[in-house]
Amino acid sequence: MDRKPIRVVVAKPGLDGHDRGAKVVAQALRDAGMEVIYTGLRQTPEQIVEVAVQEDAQVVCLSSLSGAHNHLFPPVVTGLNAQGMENVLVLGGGVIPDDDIPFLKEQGIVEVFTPGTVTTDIICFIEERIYGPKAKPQVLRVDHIGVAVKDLSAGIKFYETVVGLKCTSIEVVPDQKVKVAFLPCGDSEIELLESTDPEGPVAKFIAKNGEGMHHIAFRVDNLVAKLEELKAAGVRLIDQTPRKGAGGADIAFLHPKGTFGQLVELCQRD
Ligand code: CMX
Repeated sequence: MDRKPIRVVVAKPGLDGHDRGAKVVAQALRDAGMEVIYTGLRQTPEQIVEVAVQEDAQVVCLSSLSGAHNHLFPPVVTGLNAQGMENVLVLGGGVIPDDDIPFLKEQGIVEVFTPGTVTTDIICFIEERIYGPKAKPQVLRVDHIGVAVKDLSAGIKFYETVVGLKCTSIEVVPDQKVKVAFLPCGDSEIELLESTDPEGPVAKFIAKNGEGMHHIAFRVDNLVAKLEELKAAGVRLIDQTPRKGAGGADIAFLHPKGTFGQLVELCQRD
């Protein structure tokens, strides 16, 4: 699609001297095709407004780790408004307690991204606000990789002690006759699957193929729309409509006959 790059100013107001997070975000936005100016450390709100005006910014991302966000972020919004730049999307990030977020939003900070946010979520948020809702549903990333095991405890032990991951949740999905364990790994997770029934699909999979990789799950932003798109493209689906998966996610499987033999899951999480 022929769209102009989004112009972004990433800024560090105040006295804190840590800008690793701001630089990571700036690079991720650049990699996503945006034009990004980074102000450098220790800027005043006035200086940030000046850069935003000079660069004709559409987005200003403010980062603060010092705890002074309630004092430093609102004057940037006020300053932009005074320059007739009310339409600039001002975002906040850094170490910001949940309790402060409603205040910042009242002051015109459109969204606040706290530690642990994945950069794709920031990119999607900005693109949706600037370009409007996507015409096409997006695949955001690999959500998880499902691995079928006979014994969940043995599987968890291997991934914890040998690989170094940590199991964060165990859950039974009665509908699919499986007990699952999730072990986060970066932006994604390993999902171990143990059958709760000798006749269940995972037990059958193991009987036929042995233990091992069972499915790959892609996170999508709109599962219903993605399924409609795939149906229209003639892709063979196992699930025509979403069903409930582990962790309350809406999921749907594609038929392995149309995916080079790999069971593919699509998954949407709130
Ligand atoms: N890899 C490759 N092929 C697979 C497969 C796998 N993991 N699982 C099933 N298939 C194949 C089957 O062999 C079958 O092929 P044929 O048509 O050639 O016989 C085809 O896919 C359809 O499988 P099925 O079992 O006959 O179809 P169902 O509609 O009854 O069930 C499925 C399909 C994928 C839902 C089920 O097999 C399954 O795996 N269920 C468990 C799903 C799961 O992992 N749930 C965990 C929670 C989900 C989550 O949140 O991640």
